[in-house]
Amino acid sequence: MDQKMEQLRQLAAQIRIRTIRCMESAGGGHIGGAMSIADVLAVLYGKVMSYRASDPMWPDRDRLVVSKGHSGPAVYAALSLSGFFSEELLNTLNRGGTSLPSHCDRLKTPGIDMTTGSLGQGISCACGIAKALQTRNCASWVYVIMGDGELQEGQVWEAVQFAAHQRLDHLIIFVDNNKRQLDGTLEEICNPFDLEEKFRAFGCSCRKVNGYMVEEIDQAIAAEKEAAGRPGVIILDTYKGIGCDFAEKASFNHFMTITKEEADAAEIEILRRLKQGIVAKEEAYV
Ligand SMILES: Cc1ncc(C[n+]2csc(CCOP(=O)(O)OP(=O)(O)O)c2C)c(N)n1
Repeated sequence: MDQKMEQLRQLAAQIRIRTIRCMESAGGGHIGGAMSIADVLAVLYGKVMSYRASDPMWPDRDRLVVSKGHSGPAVYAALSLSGFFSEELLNTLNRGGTSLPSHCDRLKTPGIDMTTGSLGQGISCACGIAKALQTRNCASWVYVIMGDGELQEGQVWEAVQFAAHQRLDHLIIFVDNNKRQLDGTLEEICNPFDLEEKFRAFGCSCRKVNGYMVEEIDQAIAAEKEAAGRPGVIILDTYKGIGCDFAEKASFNHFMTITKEEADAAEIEILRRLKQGIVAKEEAYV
């Protein structure tokens, strides 16, 4: 593996550790869906996105809309590791007066481009941003991270159709296909069927990658950037809680309370796997 990819794997591990610590300080959090986006966040903040941490509103920056806004702590971990604010601030998660609410808020947190939390809405906002940038001939890219359960919101498909019709080819949509939503598996609750075919039918370019392999994510982004005239979609094949031992083992890991002992053990296990060159535990829920 080349040096840059090794750096990204280390960054992903640090994002996981800081996310768990941040949630530990708040007593708990939406850990399952935060773990499954750690690797894509590492690729975006560690290599792909243009931004200035000292000038978060820099007009020519790339934008990231984390439409599954309950994963805010993972984004805050990535932002702190990228220089937007200090690691100490993470310990204020969801406290009164904090600039780090549990869900993303663009008016509170430096580096957050869109307020999210009501599932389904972030993609519409991202399309609006992409359309505005396209109109201004701005070369910035807009990235969106969505949950697979979130795709059950009808508004998502209205936005995707709009994006394809408007030829928003500086828009890349990631779907965290971790197979679970709040209260069960997607297959039991509302089968999404073939996501790749579905996005292609809506006029997008689409591919699926192993969602915790940084090199695969990086290559997929580069390939989707070539899809002229169409939005790009990358389905991240993941599972909920991936990379965090105690969350992987839990039958319900959408929101969990987190003790210091659990966080300590999780950190040791993340670093052990990093040394071994693995992220996921084979026997974990898939
Ligand atoms: C419109 C709306 N309905 C319900 C919720 C409550 N809610 C928060 S997270 C979640 C599950 C989302 O599942 P998914 O998109 O797959 O996210 P992940 O499993 O990756 O956390 C639900 C139903 C919400 N935030 N917004």
